[in-house]
Amino acid sequence: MLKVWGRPNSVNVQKVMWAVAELALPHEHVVVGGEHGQVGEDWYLAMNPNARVPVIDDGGFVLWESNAIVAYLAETHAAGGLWPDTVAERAISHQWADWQQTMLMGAFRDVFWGLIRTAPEDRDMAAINAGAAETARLFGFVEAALRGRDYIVGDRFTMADIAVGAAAYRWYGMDVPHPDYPSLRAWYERLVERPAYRDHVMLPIT
Ligand SMILES: N[C@@H](CCC(=O)N[C@@H](CS)C(=O)NCC(=O)O)C(=O)O
Repeated sequence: MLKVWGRPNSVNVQKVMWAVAELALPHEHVVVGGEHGQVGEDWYLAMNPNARVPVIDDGGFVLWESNAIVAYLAETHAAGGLWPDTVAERAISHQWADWQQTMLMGAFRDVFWGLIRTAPEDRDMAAINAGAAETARLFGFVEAALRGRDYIVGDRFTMADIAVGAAAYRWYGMDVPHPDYPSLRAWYERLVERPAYRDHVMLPIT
């Protein structure tokens, strides 16, 4: 049976658990990482030498990197609907997943760590404000991509919505400036209607 390791409050674990739930896959979820530890132990490092979450074991096939895991699950269970129909749509999906990990998280990391995981007296407000401004600018790219369409690729929900969708919950859930992005907001409201998003992504931001 598919086994997923990772703490539920990790955005990267949330992507995987969201995909698992959308696909209704039988699985076992083992909570490790952060305060739950274990990621530095030899048995875990043998699966993921990065000592990070998430990692999966699917019948002996071990994989880390959240976006790679989501794509793997989407393709191996393509009938579940997460796998985009065309090569171009899949390429665009990878584009946004890579962008979320690099550009978007590069800007948002200071905001998240500064406001959620740093005591008020220790916060670097200049870095937090700069990160918040850059994050808002970057979400403008998603706004532009979503204009005139309901989902990131095609006309239905796919894996292309998962990486940016998980990040969007955190952004909308935090007390930072949110420019008026009507297409992004409408897409986010569509995600909020999905039980799997509510169950695995819309958790307390900690
Ligand atoms: N690029 C990796 C990043 C993995 C990562 O940095 N995970 C964080 C949580 S979001 C982690 O493992 N932190 C240490 C821990 O939880 O013990 C992915 O997308 O899977």
